[in-house]
Amino acid sequence: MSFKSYVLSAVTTLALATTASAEMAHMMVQDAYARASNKMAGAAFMEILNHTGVDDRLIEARSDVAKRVQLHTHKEDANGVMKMMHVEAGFAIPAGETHLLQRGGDHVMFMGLTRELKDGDMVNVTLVFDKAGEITVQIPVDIDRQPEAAHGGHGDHGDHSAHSN
Ligand SMILES: [Cu+2]
Repeated sequence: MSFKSYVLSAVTTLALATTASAEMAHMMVQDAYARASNKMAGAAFMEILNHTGVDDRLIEARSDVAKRVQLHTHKEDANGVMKMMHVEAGFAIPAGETHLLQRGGDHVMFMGLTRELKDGDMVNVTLVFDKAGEITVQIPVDIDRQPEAAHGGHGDHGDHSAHSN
C-alpha cells in the first residue's frame, strides 16, 4: 500500500515536470518590452522562438493592463499609408523559427489601458498558442526604447539594467 502510493506520486511528479517543460522551456520569449503610445493605448513587442518541434500559431494574447488585447499588424493601404489591423487568425510560427513582434510590424495591442504604463513597470501578458497552450510572460515597460530600424545610436538616457524594483 505505501509502495503503491509512492509509485503514484512519482508518476504524478514526472507528469507535472513534463508538462512544465513542454510549456515553458520550448516556446521561448526573448527581448520583450511594452510601451504606451498614448494614454489609451499601448503595445508589446518581443521575439518568440518556437523550440517545440511542431509548427504552431500565436492565436491570442491577454493582459490585465488593457480592456482589450488584440494581435495586430501594420499594412500599407492603397495610398501607401501604414495602418494597424487586427489579425484574427494570429501569427504562424513554424517549428524552429523565430517570430518578431516589432514596431511597424506584428505586435500585441493594448486598447483601453487600465493603468498608466510607466517606464520600468512590469506587465503580465499571456500568450495563447494553438498547440503550446498558454504562456504568461512578465515584461518591462520601456518608454525610451527606439524602433529596431532606427537602432544606430543607442542613446545614453535611462539605465536599462537598473530596473531592480
Ligand atoms: Cu496595434
